Amino acid sequence: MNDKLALPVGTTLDRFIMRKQEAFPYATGELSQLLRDIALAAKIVNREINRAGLLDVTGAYGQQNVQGEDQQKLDVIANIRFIRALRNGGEVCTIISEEEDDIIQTGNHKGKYIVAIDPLDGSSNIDVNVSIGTIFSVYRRLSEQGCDGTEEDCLQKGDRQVAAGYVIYGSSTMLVYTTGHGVNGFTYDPSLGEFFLSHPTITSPTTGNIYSINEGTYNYFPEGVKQYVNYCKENDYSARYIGSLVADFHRNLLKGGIYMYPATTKAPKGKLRLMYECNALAFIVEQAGGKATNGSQRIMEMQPTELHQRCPLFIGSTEMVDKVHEFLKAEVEVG
Ligand code: P6P
Repeated sequence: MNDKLALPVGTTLDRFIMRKQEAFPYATGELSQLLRDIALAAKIVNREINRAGLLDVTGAYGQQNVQGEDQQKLDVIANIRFIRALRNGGEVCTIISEEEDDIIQTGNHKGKYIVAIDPLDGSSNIDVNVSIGTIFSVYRRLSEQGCDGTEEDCLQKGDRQVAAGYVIYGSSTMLVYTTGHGVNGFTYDPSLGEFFLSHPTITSPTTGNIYSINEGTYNYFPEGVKQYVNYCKENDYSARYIGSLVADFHRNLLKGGIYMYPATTKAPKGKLRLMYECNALAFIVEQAGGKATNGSQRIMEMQPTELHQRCPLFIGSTEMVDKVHEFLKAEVEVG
């Protein structure tokens, strides 16, 4: 028979996870199950995003989160969906969420893992149909099993992540994750309800000509950042800023580029959150050959002190991050 009549559908996320687990004889399957739980929630959130305009779930929820940001209805829905999936999956004892002031205890006292999550990043873009995303980090608990997780369990450096990933709800929905052995991307086929391996072993170009930063706040940038932005313009780089971190990060990861959200006089610690935005993307970009710093230190070396702490972020192609550091360093030396 002509084998083109029945082309293989490809490798599902489930099969990929199982194959990767088999490569680790001591793996007991909990992390695999956790990743499946995240994928399930992503499928549900994807469905609700795609129907948002029809379900009257666009727009503001009418409350603010701990960040003082107006929660969108889909922020709240996504938060519920991911927390419920992780609670019901049983592998996670404690969750940090952008949408929750305090840590969330799932009641899974035997759960070995902690998850830090931004359930729906960029949600101000929902109503105008711009890509948005979910960002997550996974840590192994430090405390003994058998009780709730502790704040110490939650405030671990990014270097201690056992997995990290993001979902981008865009022209297609993708799940991209790493467990420390490379980065792989899966594209969702809603007709089958499955994620299929579409971007195996993602490696990011060592350089690029795309820079992503909100130049509307140029006047508030540190001098070194201003100098670097001017350098980009002088070298005919392309400015690409969607206002949705996951979308800007994903494009730069695949094509090469740098995303910057510096500390400014208006936002002295930057805007993005260390625990459930910066650490996860830093793990991914480093696994793909890129870099992520706060302007002076590797993101994943930063010792967290607060659940929702913010930090400046310079992330993307290695040579571009190194270049902006040259300008930042010159600023410090000039003083
Ligand atoms: P600004 C969305 O609120 C977000 O956290 C990121 O997704 C995005 O890159 C950034 O903030 C946009 O912030 O200040 O440029 O509007």
